[in-house]
Amino acid sequence: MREIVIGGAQMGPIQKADSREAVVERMIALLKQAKGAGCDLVVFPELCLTTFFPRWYMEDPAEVDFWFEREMPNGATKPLFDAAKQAGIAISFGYAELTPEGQHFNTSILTDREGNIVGKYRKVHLPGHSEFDTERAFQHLEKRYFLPGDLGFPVWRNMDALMGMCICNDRRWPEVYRVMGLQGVELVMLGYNTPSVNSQMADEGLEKRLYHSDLSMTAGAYQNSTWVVGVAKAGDEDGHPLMGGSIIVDPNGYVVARAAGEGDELIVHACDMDACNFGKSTIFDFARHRRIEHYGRICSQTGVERSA
Ligand code: CDV
Repeated sequence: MREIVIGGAQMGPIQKADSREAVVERMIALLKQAKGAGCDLVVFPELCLTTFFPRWYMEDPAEVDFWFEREMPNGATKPLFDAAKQAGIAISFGYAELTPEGQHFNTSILTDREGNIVGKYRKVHLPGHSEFDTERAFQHLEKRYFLPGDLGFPVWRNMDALMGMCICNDRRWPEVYRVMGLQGVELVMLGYNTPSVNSQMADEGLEKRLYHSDLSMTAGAYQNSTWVVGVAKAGDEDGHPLMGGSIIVDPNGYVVARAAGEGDELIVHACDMDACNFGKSTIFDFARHRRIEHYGRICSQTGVERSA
């Protein structure tokens, strides 16, 4: 048995006016709770140091760059790294990354239990649009503020398990889990900021949006025989509601822990990495069953091509 006690640290809303330091204090409080619950690893949400700023249209590059981190750890986040190291808890969290070359990414990192960064992922599937869209109820400008990730979907050995990350919209794409599945992934960690309403379909209810989130993660877990931990930033950010629904999914696709509310909330489960072995060696033994001679379109085509 290779058990890792995992905490999903859902975070409630972060308002535009909230400082990084105040947010990090909340993260440390969740980390302390996780220590009390015996956690070995804690997963925090996407872009969890600030409000979900891609909902705001900005033209001034300096105004945009305010939301980005130039290094990690930095002054604001060092106390989080120190607290994690002191607790002996590995962490994963998302932030907006500005590289020394001036590139902007939607990024997440993974540490070991000593607070060393052992993995970095940059979001590949950026939803939304790049110009102000008058047709939408609110903006979602990820394509304006970020470049598509350039690191692929790596998997790292950490705490005697194979771990990978993706971010928010990535969770809806089966290719994401499969590319990690082909590297033997046993734990996929992801954070999300998902609006409770669809900016392009006002009558799509919260229930359907939560269902699609669950569906994506449970299918990814089952079809690759891996644990999946999906963690929300939730609640009302300056009048813009984000859904909760953080879950831990086992390698059979069952939800084994679920957040109840839309505030700061820890969900915990003792995850046995060896539970991945059966599925990986039977129905999803890729080496025996995959038929790559029929999958060419997956990598050669983006849009749909219909027969005449
Ligand atoms: N932050 C996100 O990537 N949010 C998207 C919304 C826009 C649909 C998501 O897939 O949850």
